[in-house]
Amino acid sequence: MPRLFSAIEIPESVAERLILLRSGLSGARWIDPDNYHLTLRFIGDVDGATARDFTLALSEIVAAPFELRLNGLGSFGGGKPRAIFAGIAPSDGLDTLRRANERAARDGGLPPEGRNFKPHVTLARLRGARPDAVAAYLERQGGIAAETFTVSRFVLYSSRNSVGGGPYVVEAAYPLEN
Ligand code: 3AM
Repeated sequence: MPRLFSAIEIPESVAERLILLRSGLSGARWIDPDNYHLTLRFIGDVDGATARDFTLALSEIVAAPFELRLNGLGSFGGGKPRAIFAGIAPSDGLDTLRRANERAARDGGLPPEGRNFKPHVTLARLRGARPDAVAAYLERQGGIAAETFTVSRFVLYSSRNSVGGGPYVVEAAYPLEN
């Protein structure tokens, strides 16, 4: 069964900025820049019929291109930090696209996403990183000098069956048009 999620790709110019952040934290497994992405909707391991219905619903999404900007660094997991991410500045275009992806998932027969949507680009997964070391890393790196980028398509990615993680493969791409 394919393990699927929909996402926005990160342009190379932005990835080049993020690459500079890949050091100085013990316990971090830095994500390969080729695998940077912004997840819109995690689907997981589904059967072929569900995958087909979701894909069809994605292809019917009509949305305009929009701008995005990275906005600071953070960590998930609180006292047991499990990931470092670059945040994304609030964006109406992103909200619209995320809602459309949620509807597509429902059309594919999937249960509603229970988690709050926190748009981000994961930079590292952490194992055994100390919370104070994570705080010091975030403080040291400060903000990200990143330019705005235009989102003109989103994609359906697959990852290794059941296991997840990269490398991710673009299974389909969906253009955004005015
Ligand atoms: O966008 P990132 O890389 O932070 O953590 C997984 C990854 O997020 C997330 O989906 C993305 C692509 O694998 N993910 C994994 N399991 C999940 C789940 N059960 C999940 N998201 C929501 N629910």
